[in-house]
Amino acid sequence: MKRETVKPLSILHVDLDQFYAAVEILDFPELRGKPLIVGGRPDSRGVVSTASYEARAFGVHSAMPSAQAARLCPQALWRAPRMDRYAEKSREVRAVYERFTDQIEPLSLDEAFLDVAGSLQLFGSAETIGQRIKNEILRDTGLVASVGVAENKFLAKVASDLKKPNGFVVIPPGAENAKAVLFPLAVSRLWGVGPKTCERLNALGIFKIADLATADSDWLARRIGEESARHLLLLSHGIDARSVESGGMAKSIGRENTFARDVYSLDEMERELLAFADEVGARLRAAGIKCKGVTLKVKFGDFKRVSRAALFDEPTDLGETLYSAAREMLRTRVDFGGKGVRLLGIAATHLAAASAEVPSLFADPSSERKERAAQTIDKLRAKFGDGAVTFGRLLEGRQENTGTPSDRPK
Ligand code: TTP
Ligand code: MG
Repeated sequence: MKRETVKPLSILHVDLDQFYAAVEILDFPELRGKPLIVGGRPDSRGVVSTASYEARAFGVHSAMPSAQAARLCPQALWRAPRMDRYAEKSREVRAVYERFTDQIEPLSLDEAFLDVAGSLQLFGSAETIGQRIKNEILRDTGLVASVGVAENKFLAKVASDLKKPNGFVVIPPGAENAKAVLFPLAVSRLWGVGPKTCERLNALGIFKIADLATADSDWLARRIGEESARHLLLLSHGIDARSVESGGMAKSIGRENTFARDVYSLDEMERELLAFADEVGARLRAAGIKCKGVTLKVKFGDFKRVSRAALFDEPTDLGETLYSAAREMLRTRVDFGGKGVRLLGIAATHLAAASAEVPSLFADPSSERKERAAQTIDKLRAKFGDGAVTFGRLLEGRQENTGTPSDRPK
């Protein structure tokens, strides 16, 4: 495989450690060093958003049903998510990035790609910049970030994960360096290899990235399809041509998840959507953006996919509004045909800066009320921080969003 001539490294991937839990610990220092779970309480049939590293030692992880987490770690302390506080911290972290580059592509509240090619002359190497960013995030926000520095996005993301928590990993340029890092890793580390593809590859005797990289490309294409084979072979050699998309305002802000097994329960799907909507809403607010549309994406067990879109009368940044629209589409505009669902996602679309919005004479007064309610809840959460008020539970009470616990590993 051909690779471009060696350029200085310029891509960084930053991912905060145990993000929601870290913010809780920052605000409530008595939680430090304890097994801490942030998520819906076990009695409310919620899911785990994240767990502190101390709780992870008991096997607790993101997206696990809270009831299961409580069984695994009965001594855990619990906190309800405070999305707006996380959005606020996310903005503080972004302010650090902005000192070094304007080429920033956020992937979630706690994760971003940065391209520092244009900053090397001013600040020094990508490694130096990465180290400074890590230090300044800690100094200015109190949060610990894991940072990966590499020649492309895929490698930088792998790098940031290699020595988590508190990691700092540089993959020097060149095919040999990429191979040395990638080859021993499991194929599940490759983008696009979810639980099902992983199973398929394992069944073909492919477990490590090295197994994939050295597989015959025609043989692989016959087994998993030409496009997948090409994509995975390139990645397995550490080749990724995608650039950091800072491109002004993103076209959409979304969240999706591939399930470990096909999901048939509508309740379970709706609970996933609620968590996604809550997160996407917080990301919109963090960025000072509102959206006029939402899309729902569903991929079935047979890999067929559908997407549905809806538009709002008024721009919104509320998770609740995104959730209602997505749920409606899921209920009325998706023909499951008895099939299970493999992937579910939502995205906020038709984005515009919140401040550019012209107040409408016909603005829905109830949305203003909801906005105020959201702000009040944020304030209560910030003040009392006892998890007494959760957005999810408010919705559950009103919309009977009850479901059976899901079982979705990360
Ligand atoms: P992650 O970066 O995946 O997890 P993390 O920051 O908690 O831990 P790590 O140290 O491994 O990076 O996700 C960031 C936040 O997103 C996380 O704190 C909570 C939220 N989240 C969910 O709400 N549900 C999920 O399923 C996942 C994976 C994350
Ligand atoms: Mg993280």
